[in-house]
Amino acid sequence: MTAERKPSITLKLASPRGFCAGVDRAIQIVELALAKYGAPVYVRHEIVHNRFVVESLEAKGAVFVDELAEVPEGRPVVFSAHGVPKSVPDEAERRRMFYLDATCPLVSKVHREAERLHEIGRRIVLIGHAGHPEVVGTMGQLPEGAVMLVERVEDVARLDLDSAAPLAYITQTTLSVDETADIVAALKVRFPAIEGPRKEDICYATTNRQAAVKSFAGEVDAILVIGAPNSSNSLRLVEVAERAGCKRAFLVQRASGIDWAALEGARAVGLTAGASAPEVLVDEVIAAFRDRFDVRLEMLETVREDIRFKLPRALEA
Ligand code: 0CG
Ligand code: SF4
Repeated sequence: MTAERKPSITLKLASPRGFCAGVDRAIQIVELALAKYGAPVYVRHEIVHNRFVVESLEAKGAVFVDELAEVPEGRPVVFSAHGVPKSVPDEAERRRMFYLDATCPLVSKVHREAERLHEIGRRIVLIGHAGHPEVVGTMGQLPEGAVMLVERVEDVARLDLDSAAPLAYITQTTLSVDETADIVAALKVRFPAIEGPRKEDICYATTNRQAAVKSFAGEVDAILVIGAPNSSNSLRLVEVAERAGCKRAFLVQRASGIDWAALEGARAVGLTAGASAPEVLVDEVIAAFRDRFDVRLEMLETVREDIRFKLPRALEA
């Protein structure tokens, strides 16, 4: 008896992909807090935007809540990697709660910049997506009305501001690099004196993952991005793939979410993962391909990352 030959396929695996230093640190903070203070440890909002990560921490004794009011007296609470408005630590202090802040240091850097710009009298334009927790957190560093949100190029013309107003811009850390460059250019045309960072505040991990996808977008028939539907940086990877000419770019949460019919006829598929997607899910997706295809795996490394962030002092060894 001869086994039926599987069709062959090339999987191009992006590198870097998956966990960034901010996600790694945030997950470690929850794990170390569980080890040090015992279960339950409360976490305000998904620590990072990934169900698989959240469920693994729940299994170890973490309890995820939307608001501090849900945290019982005497239990530690962790703030998610996306950052929180100032009102959150303020409330925690008022209630004398013990909290650990897992806000990514690169998000905190934008918070501090927003405060500095406000202190020197600038109105602030934040480029970002309405309702995303990072945007809520960044806007919440300053009094209401101090920060105006711009989501797309068309919003720039609608800003109710004098072209001579003392202005500065800051950005969400997980935006599309190219789209943000277009928005910044539009801001500079309308407000020539606008102050800002050298380019934007998009983090190294977002930038590198987008560059890696772009490097193979023209050579593959389809691209799969492993990530959650509420993960901004993962969604941007799908858009970057599409913008780079890949007509079949899909976000998948894990192997069971792959639409195999949509990959029909593909001979080469690019694979990457958002900054909050664990590598076990990449392995799971590769295994699902191996079940159906004779897989040739190619790694495409565009840059090597070696960034690590320090833990909060309370958890240092
Ligand atoms: O990409 P966003 O900001 O939605 O967050 P996610 O948790 O997916 O990843 C990095 C962080 C924080
Ligand atoms: Fe920090 Fe960037 Fe990771 Fe967000 S995606 S946690 S800003 S390193």
